[in-house]
Amino acid sequence: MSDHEPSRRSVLRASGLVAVAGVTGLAGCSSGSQQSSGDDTPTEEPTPTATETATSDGGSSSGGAASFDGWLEGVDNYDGVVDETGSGGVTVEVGVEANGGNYGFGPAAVKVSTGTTVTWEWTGKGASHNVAAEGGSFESEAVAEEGHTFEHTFEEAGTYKYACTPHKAMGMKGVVVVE
Ligand SMILES: [Cu+2]
Repeated sequence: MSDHEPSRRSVLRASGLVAVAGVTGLAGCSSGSQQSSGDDTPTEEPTPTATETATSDGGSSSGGAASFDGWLEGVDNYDGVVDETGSGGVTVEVGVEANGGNYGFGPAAVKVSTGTTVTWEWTGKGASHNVAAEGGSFESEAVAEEGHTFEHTFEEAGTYKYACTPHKAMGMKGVVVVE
């Protein structure tokens, strides 16, 4: 029994496998060049810029209605007064993403009817926040806990500016317009 035959067969078989591998390699190359991607990629992006025009009405001579005498200037999540007049209750989030972190009220400015209760609800983000009215007509404690709430019922018409005391300088400010 010669020992060489089996080894020669295995060599042949091995070279056959190499050949097969070479063919599939070529097939892989040609199929790879077909690249069916690139045609149907949906690159249409709708540009949502329609909301900006609603509030930026020049506001300089009209008593600073747009920025509330500068109170909301630089408050980067302020994009207009959200009209909630007629709503039974309004919720404003405390600690929405704004002003370089979670230092915003959402929405920053809201308009409500006289007698409306506004509920501030803490998101739990951005550390400890409070809700403190300019002039002191309402003020919450400073808390960080998600789900914490603070309420104030606005019985008199007017413009109520408020801020988060620790983050006021960063732009964590808001307004409630009561009419
Ligand atoms: Cu804060």
